[in-house]
Order: sequence, then structure tokens, then C-alpha cells
Amino acid sequence: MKKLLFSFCLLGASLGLRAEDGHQLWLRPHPAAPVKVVATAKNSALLATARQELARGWQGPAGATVTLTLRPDKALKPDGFRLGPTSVQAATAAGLLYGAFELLRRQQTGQPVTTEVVNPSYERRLLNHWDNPDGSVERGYAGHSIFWRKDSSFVVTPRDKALWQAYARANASVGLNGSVLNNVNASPLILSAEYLGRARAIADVLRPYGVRVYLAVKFSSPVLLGGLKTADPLDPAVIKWWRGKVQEVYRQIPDFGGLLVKASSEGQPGPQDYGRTHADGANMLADALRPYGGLVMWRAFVYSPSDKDRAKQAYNEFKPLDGKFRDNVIVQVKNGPIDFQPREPFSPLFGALKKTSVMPEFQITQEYLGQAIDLVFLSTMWEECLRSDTYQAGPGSTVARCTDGSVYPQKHTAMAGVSNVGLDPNWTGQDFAQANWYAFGRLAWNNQLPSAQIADEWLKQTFANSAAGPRPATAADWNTNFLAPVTQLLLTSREAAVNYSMPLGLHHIMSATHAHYGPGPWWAPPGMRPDWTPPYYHQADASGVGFDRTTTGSNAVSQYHEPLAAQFNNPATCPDEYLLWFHHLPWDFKMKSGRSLWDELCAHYDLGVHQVRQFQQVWDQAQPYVDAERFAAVQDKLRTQSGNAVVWKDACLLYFQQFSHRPIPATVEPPM
Ligand code: GCW
Repeated sequence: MKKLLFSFCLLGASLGLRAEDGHQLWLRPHPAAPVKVVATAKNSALLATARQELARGWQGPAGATVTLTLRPDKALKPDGFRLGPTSVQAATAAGLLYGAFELLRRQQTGQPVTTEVVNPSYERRLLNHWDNPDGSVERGYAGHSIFWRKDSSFVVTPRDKALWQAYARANASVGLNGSVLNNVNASPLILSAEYLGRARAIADVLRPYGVRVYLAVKFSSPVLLGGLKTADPLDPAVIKWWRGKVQEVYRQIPDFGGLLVKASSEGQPGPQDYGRTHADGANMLADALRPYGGLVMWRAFVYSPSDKDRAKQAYNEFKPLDGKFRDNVIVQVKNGPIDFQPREPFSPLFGALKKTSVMPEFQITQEYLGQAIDLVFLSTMWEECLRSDTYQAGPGSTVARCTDGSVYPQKHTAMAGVSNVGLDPNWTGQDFAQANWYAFGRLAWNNQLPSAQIADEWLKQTFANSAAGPRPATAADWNTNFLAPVTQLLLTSREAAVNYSMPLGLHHIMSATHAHYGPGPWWAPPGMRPDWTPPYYHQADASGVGFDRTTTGSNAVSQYHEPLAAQFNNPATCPDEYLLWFHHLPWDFKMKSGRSLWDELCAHYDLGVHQVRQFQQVWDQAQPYVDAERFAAVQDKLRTQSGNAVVWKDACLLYFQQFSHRPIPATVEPPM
């Protein structure tokens, strides 16, 4: 095994694989001290990986013995471990691997290694790749798919294997243990013998890192691939077809994780085409997977053009089905009720489904947040969602606790992130977008982790303390002049993006002509579905701006548990950041700050612009501490982002001004 891994590394180097500096992610080589790894476990691929990682990265006392002990332990979940300064104990080999990575992370980031029990928050910690069989990636901004190729000859090359291995290693290092290899807008082809063969090859490379493979499937596959006349989930021939297909998948991939389904959503086929419910569809697949221990992740991202308020639809469809799903079905819910906007309140489905397993879906790829240009650290956004109190089972029923099994019993728990990875040399297009991959993994492992810690860890590992830049820095110099200001930059970056794009609860005002990248509050081509056009969401007119979701409006507030429903319903108590999400208010509405709504809106857009300019200054000061390549790449992107922020501000304010008929207040540069 060792030999095999080693040869992959060599192959990677000799093929010129990702030679650029950004490719190493947060797993940068360190001068490692010799370590003796003693394992009391039977040799296995996972154990070999753990040993290899320790040998590669151990920075503790030279010659130390690190012991990896496998033994039953009631305090530990399957992937959990007991950590000691030079020891890891776990009940599974996967636990030993995660423990080894934890030991290394603590050392590299200067966190103390105390004796403690560490368990993951979620059983399944998954990346969802929106990768198509032709190698393109939906909402992908970092090049083509790392899994699928247009010229698919289905030959697995050494380069493929080296890439998949590096990917799996990065995932394992942050605790991710599953990958859905293809787009939720799924092609039926994915279940054909050729694609399954390639999925098997991928699974074989990912397995030694504890990463299991999952697939997204199209609900009409029995028709499109199987030649049946129907995909009705209650039809015996359909049931039989799926059983056979699932059996075929497990023959190829014995530890296959399960199926992800987008059905009866955005034109995708689903059980509703046959008068059946989401539960009928999901349960039929769940029954086919049950003998193998497989899961169904059934997405709740549903809405239709006919409804007056898209934000209410997922709840309306899924709440009546609570308790009707098999226990190997998890309903996968996007963090907000609409669609990965820069800021949304949490989806009211969290906590409301009390007898159904629910998992959060976050978007790591920055579809609505500047794509591969803008520097936006998403950890704070996810943290905001996870910590939101749903009150569904009393105070403290946070989204995190309502999904990790703490509030409601869930047979399975999971969290998914839509991956931002592609073939680009630095994996994610923008070097700092690597931080979002990292942060997602860390939060899926521990949904209580503060973003400040995640930022600190990522920066320390990615910029390797003082080792990265042209000027050798002391630790104190590096901490003060690089770590502190760049951490601050990361932690403010998402709020800055909200400020310059969609502040105060505005949402979905981007233009679809540039694929959700820039502003388009006016965008409403004739004949377009209204729920795909920004005016549907901002409702700006002479009387004011914002979507009325109060009890006298669409009444979406009633989907939230008290005291939230009342709090959101009243503009005096609704938090500013959700104000225009829940209210249509006059332009002269008096804000908590004392300013008029119009002036407040202008101030937020302006602040966003200034914040990005400040980020540019922070980064310019960071030059001595960063290698030239990454320094220039990030500087260049920040320059573009700064221009984009101005475009957002000008476009939105000039557009809204036609309705507000008010002057844009002169602003003063905030102090740096
Ligand atoms: O955010 C929207 C995207 C679609 C995506 C869809 C979904 C995969 O614009 O590209 O399709 O959501 O999540 O299903």
C-alpha cells in the first residue's frame, strides 16, 4: 500500500500535476521529525494512510512513538477518537485516521493536544459535486470536473488517480467522508455500465481515505435508461428496475453510500408526475438500498412558478409528509428558503420536520457570491445558519442541534456542501476559496466550531506560518502583521459581500444574463417565469421596497416558530439584516439607526465598497509574508472584486432611485 501511495505521489510530480503553489491547499509539506508509529490495529488501507500521514507531517519530539490503538469505546461514535499528546484511540480505523489528522492539525496550528474525546457532529459529511458526465460543472468556477471527461474513453489514467488521491486526502484531513460524484440535475447515463465502472475506479482511490462514493440519480432513469414505459414509484416494474440497478451498483462498489435525488424540482422528473408524493418516491429508493445499508438523500429544493411566494413552498410540500419517510431517507434542505443567497433566514423546515431525518445543504461554490473572483469566507454564513435558534423544541433548538440528532432522534445524520473544486491548478479558482472547502469540512465535523478558529487554522496551515513569504518572519511578526489582519479580513468578507450586493434582506437581485454574477434588479425579460426575475423579489415601487411576508402579506412568517414569527412580523423587531426579506417598507421608513430606509440602503452599499478597498490594503501589506504567485493572484482578484462592488452599488442604487426619488447621500471614507 505504502509503495502504491508513494508511486502516486511520484507520478503526480512527474506529470506536472498542479505544480503551482496553490495546489497543496492546507496540506503543505513541513520538515517532519522522525516518528515511530505503533499500531495495535490490524493492518488496513485506512491505517496505512494514518501511518503515512504521521510520517509525513509529525512535528512533535523527534523519535517519539505515536500509538494508534483500536478498541471498543462506548464514548466514541464510529469516526470519533480519543486524543492524547502522542496517542490516538478509536473504535474504528477511520477514527484512527481522523485522530492522526487532528494531531497533525493541532501541531501545525499551535493548538494544545490535551487528552480528550472527539466525536463528529454528523455521521455523513459530504461534498456534492454538480459535475456532468461531459466534464462540465454546473455553477463550477474552477475548471472542468476532476471526475468526468468530455472525451470519456473511460480510461483511468495515472493522472486521474493522482488527482483523486490528492482530493481524497484533503477531504479526509478535514473529516469529510463522502462524495456525491455527479450533478443533482442528473443524467441517466450515470447509471450506465461505463459510468459505474469509472465511479468504481474513483471509489477505489477514495476508499483508503475513508471517503465513500454516492451518486445523484434522475428519477426517470427507468424510462430513459431502462426503456420502461413509466417511472411511477409504485409500479412493480419500476421497483424491480431500481432494485436491480442498486444491486449492480453495490456489485461494483460494495461500500457505496447511497443516492441523492432532485425530483419534481426545476423541471426535473419526480413522483409528482405520477400523482405520487416525495415520500412515495424516496421510500421506493430507500427500500432498494436498505439491504446494503444505503441512504437516500432527497432534496427539498422545490418551488413552482404558480405560487405567489417561493419562500413558502418547500415547507408547504414537505411539512405534511413529516413522519412518512423511511429511516434511511434524509431530507436535504438548503440553508435558506430560497436559494443560497448572500443572506437568507434559515429554512423554516429545520426543526419543523420532527419525525423525519433532515440534513443541511450549503453551497461552497460561490454561485451568488462572486463566483471565483470575490474573496468571501463562507464559514460565518454557515455558522450563522447553524446557530440560528428555530425554537421548535424550545429555546436552544438551533439548526445545528435539530439536524445532528441532539433534538430529534435521527437514525442517520448528515451535512452536504456543493463543492467548489475543479481542474484549476489551485483547485478552487480563487486561492481563498480553498478556505471554504476547509471550513465546510470542519463545520461538518464540528457544527459548533467558531469561524474565527477555522480562519486561524486555515491561514496557519495554508500560509505555513512564516515559511511562505520572501521575508523570513518571526512568529510574533507573522501573527501581528499577517495572521491578525488577514483573519479579520476573512471574518468580515461575507458581510462586505452582503453590503455591496444585497443588504438589509434584499435577495435574488442578480442578473441571470451573467449567470448570477452581477447585479440585475431590473432583469425581467418578457415571458420569463416571474419567480426567476428580481422584481418578483424586491417589489420596488414608489411606495417602497421589499417582499411582504408578514401575516398580512404572503404570511411566510407563520412558518417560523414563536417567538420568531412575531419578531419577524414586526418591522420594529425584525433584525435589520432580514428587514426587506419580510417587509415591504416605505423609502422614508425610520430605521433603528435613525436614518431613513433609503439612506440606510445607500450607507450599506457604500460600506461594502469601502470594505473591499480595505481588504485590498490589508492584502497589499501581506506581501512580505506570501509567495509571489499567490500574492499576485489574490491581489488581482481583489482589484476586480473592488470594481465589482462599485458596479453593484451604482447599478442597484441608480435602479432603486427611480422609485425612491431621493438623492444618494454623500459619504465619507470610513477610517481604515
Ligand atoms: O441554485 C440553483 C442553481 C441551479 C441548481 C439548483 C439546485 C443544480 O442556479 O444551477 O441546479 O439551484 O440546487 O438544484
